[in-house]
Amino acid sequence: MSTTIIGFPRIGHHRELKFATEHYWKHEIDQKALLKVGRQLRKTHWLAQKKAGIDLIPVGDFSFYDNLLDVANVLNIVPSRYKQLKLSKLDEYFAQAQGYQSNQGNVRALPLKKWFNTNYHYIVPEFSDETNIKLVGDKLFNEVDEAKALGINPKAVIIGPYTILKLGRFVDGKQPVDFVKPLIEAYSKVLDRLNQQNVSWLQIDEPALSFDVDSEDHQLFDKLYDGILRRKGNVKVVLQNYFGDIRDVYTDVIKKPFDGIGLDLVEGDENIHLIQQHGFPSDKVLFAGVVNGRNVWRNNYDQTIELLRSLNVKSPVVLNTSTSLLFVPYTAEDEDEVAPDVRQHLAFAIQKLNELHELDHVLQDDDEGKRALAANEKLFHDVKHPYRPAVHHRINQLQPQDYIRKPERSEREKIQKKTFDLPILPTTTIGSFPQTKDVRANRHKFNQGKITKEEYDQFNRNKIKRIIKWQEDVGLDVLVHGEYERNDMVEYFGDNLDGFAFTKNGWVQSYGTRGVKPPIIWGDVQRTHPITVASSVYANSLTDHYVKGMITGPVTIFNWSFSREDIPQKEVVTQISLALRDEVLDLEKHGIKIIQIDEPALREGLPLRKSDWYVKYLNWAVPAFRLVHSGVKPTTQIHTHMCYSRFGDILDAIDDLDADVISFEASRGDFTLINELAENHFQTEMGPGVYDIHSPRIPSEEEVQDLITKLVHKLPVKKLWVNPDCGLKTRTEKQAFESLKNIVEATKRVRKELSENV
Ligand code: THG
Ligand code: ZN
Repeated sequence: MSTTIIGFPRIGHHRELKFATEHYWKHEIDQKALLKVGRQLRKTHWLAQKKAGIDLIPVGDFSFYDNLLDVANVLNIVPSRYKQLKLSKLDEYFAQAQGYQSNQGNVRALPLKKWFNTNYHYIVPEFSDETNIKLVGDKLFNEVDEAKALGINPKAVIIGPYTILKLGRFVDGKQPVDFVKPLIEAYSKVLDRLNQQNVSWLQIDEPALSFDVDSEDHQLFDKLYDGILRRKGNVKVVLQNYFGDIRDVYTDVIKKPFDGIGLDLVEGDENIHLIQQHGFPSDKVLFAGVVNGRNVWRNNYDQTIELLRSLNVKSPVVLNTSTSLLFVPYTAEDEDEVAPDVRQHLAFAIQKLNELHELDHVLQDDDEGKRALAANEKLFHDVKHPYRPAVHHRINQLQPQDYIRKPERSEREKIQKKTFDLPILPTTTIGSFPQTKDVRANRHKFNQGKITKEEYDQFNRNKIKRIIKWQEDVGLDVLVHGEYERNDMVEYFGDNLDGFAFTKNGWVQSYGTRGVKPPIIWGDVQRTHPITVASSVYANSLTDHYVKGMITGPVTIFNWSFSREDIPQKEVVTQISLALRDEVLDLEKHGIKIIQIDEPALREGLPLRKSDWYVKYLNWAVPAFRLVHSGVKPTTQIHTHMCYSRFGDILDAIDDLDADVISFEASRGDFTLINELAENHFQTEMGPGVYDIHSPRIPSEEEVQDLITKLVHKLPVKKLWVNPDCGLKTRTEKQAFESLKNIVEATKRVRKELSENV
């Protein structure tokens, strides 16, 4: 038997790629220096895999920003507005990811969206009349040469054409079928090149097969692969799926001339049934995804062996991860501050490599395997999660009415319009203001024990005072305290609740150079002290404006943590909801009239198949949110926020959260969401973002005015709010301040126009 992985995290053990790339963007290092860091990281990561005994090592999974953007660039799917900037290839690539603004030109970034049901984001390729697909890039081939020079046995990796088409955005009336021919040609050329390089395996990633595949999609898939596989030559091709199962195409796929099929046997339990029911062809290799690429827990070897036996497959098997390891941190070895009983259960990327190697030996039943199995059995025999009886008692007492806020929203809307008396198109922000160097330095000093808690808090209070004043001066209507005390919106709550463990260096890439350090849920979750009350109350005391209280919602805290797997998801989330409910009621008790409960991750947790949406997810996710806020008075206004997802298909569920106001992304893409909101008669008051905060670009007053005017024409003005599309944490103050000024001024102009027209 042999071993492989689907992909490896590329940010580096100490986030070297992030720092180098950001230095490059600030012109502190040149292109050569950045490319060198990339080369060194690839080498380190390949050699780590080789050292762990991985047989087939993925090459091509490295990226300076995003893999899908890489493929789009290699295939010339680059809109001409970026080419016209006449930049170097690398800068043209970053311009698509980030937008570009200089006297050479001014172009928005391509949209950023959630990658399937993960917290990773990809750049959306754009297909239009001008798209001329052909193989123009050498990235993959250069990396193959690089790996071979280091004595690595490369498995070339590329995202497949079906997934590219399913995730792309089509304009000018174009459709996926219009691009089948050139895609076949381009992928065939890729195979030609890999043949010349004597590469043994090509892994083509098709995670989009985990979505529902209808008959039109199925035809698209057939056409693409019937074409591509004709030219595979001596290169063996493995069709690699993950994030679910391939139930809609399985019986077809096993008949096509793929040499291997890679299946996720963790998230895709249906794959197990498919293999048992239809068999697995003896002339193909099964790449069995048994080591979970999305959790941080040790693999249970007994269960894995049992699973593999139950497949009853006669063909060769390669032990694989269930997904790329992009979704887990680099190594658990650093985490010496995690309690030993939790720590011994952790497996990050490096440890998962070793698990594959050990499993291989366990299956061979050799001495090394026997030792590994015995140690693994002992580990799982002793597992104990902290149990808090009070938490379970409270959950058992919950009644249906605990999930219902009274009176109904339309009544509350009237009451709140009267009590708040805000202008039309009220302006606000999502919550965080830029985390400038001094804010981070202050936190760092506190964490290192160099300043007292009081000094730390006083610094943040000064920051709050300054930002409240700034917001008043610029003329925003509903203010925020700026969230200076928070490192990350999830990690911060994890730190303050019982039941969570957190890591020192457990970074996972979220988008581009940005990463998160997801907390780990290990025990029952419980709130022991107010978390956000002091900073919200302080901010509120400084101004006559309304200041929003800010908390992260239960579904997001759950989705952006690594959760225990011994109890159902629904139970973990209910525990979080109850903790947050206490926080919300505390904020209300202390005079906070508007409370925002962010749920940016609500959509991302949605199962990929429609039939699972309600039964497996929304039926507990929506009540979890309602449980947090159902206890507040009618005069307390509940806001929520969501970003970077397609919402059109779950607008009913979003309305059903029963919030009073929602803000979300809308500024990068087209007007699809706005049209969907209008057509669905969306009930919640809404603030579609008018400023794309994930780009350094500053929108002009005219541009924002134009956008607001369009919104006013499409949506009921009484329900509209004006805000950026996300928190401002990642921007510089200059960018955030100038943009917000433009937003406020643009809103004033639109208000004036509206008042003149009545
Ligand atoms: N928190 C978490 N997940 C998220 C977001 C978040 N996912 C989606 C959305 N927001 C966009 N993602 C990010 C992720 C990271 C950052 C900003 C937006 C960020 N990270 C800092 C970095 O990489 O430099 C590190 C954090 C810090 O040191 O403050 O800014 O908000 N969980
Ligand atoms: Zn957001």
